[in-house]
Amino acid sequence: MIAAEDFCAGLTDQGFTLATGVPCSSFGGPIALLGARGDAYVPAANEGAALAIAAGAVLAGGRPYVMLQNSGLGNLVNPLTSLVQTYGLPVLTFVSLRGWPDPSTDEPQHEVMGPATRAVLEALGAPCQILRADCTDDGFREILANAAKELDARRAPFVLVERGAIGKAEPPAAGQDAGLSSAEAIRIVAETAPTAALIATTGYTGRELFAVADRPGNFYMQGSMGHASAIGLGVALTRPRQPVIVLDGDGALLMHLGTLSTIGHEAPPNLLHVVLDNQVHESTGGQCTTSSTTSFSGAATAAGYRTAVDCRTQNEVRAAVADAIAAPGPHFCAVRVGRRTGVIPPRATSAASAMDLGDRFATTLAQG
Ligand SMILES: Cc1ncc(C[n+]2csc(CCOP(=O)(O)OP(=O)(O)O)c2C)c(N)n1
Repeated sequence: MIAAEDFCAGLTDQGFTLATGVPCSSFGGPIALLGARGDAYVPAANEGAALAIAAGAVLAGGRPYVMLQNSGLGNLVNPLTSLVQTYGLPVLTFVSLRGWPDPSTDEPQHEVMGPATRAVLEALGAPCQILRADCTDDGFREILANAAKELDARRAPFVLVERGAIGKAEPPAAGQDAGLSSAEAIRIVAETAPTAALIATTGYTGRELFAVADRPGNFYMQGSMGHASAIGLGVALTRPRQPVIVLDGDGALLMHLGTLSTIGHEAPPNLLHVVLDNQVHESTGGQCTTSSTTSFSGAATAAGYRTAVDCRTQNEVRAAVADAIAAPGPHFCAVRVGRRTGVIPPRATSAASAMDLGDRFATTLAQG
């Protein structure tokens, strides 16, 4: 393992200036250190945008690098093949290897991508090296030297990072407590809308929903980050008499913010979209999102949702959900929540397989 400080120092020594990406816990150490330095790390909305930010920096004479989880590799393939490779833009990318080498030791959503990551990149002609968990400082510097040769030849090299290869660092200190806990907000939503189909975004939200209000009409996402509202839209359009509530995260909503416009355009009356905004990617270690400078309710209104409200208290959440259920939507509700404390409950897939949970949800919708 190399220390997070040595990872960052190695890149600085090679002349890298700008870092960007979407967090994976594997990069929690470097992102925390870069964040502490101020503007050296740009939190991108999704992995494709991260690569495009890096491409722009290269065009402007910079030397950037990108960090992402392999679950987000698909988001990056388009700008890799049709921007970075087409224009010969030298960008260095680090990709964590969830689900590798043994997918059975990781969560089910990494089972396909873990073994496929290297093959996908090689099929696209991208040079790949592996940063192993037992790597030394010298080994890392050799990897960087090899990458530098690829960059000089105007190629975009990838370093695939085995779990445990990079050390951790102190995560950013939690800001002022926003008051309402996400588990409490989730419990109130489920209680106020007992017959709604609930779709929970990937990460801790699904785990909390499973703990506080498991029911057959819940769909727990694991992976496919950013697509909760699109799933909710598909359900709402297909089952127009079924109330549908999406429980989103701020990082996830930002990842595919364009779906707000699709929902506003399609205007399903039976959809309520709730974002639990803690201003961080908490499930990957608390790295900041950009939501502190974005009004989600303003964006939803602009996108054509019928109503959009901001909530901070239990009563405000209860009233917002009750109002949304009583009147045609689509509705939007942004709930400012604090960062989680204490033990995070287990995933739904600790109790049943992802396929069984999905089938249970589909059967419940069919019976409704
Ligand atoms: C496409 C993709 N990129 C990155 C990840 C890694 N990841 C899992 S959960 C998560 C953070 C989600 O943040 P947010 O939606 O704000 O919810 P929170 O964790 O704060 O509850 C990230 C980055 C992923 N699963 N998929």
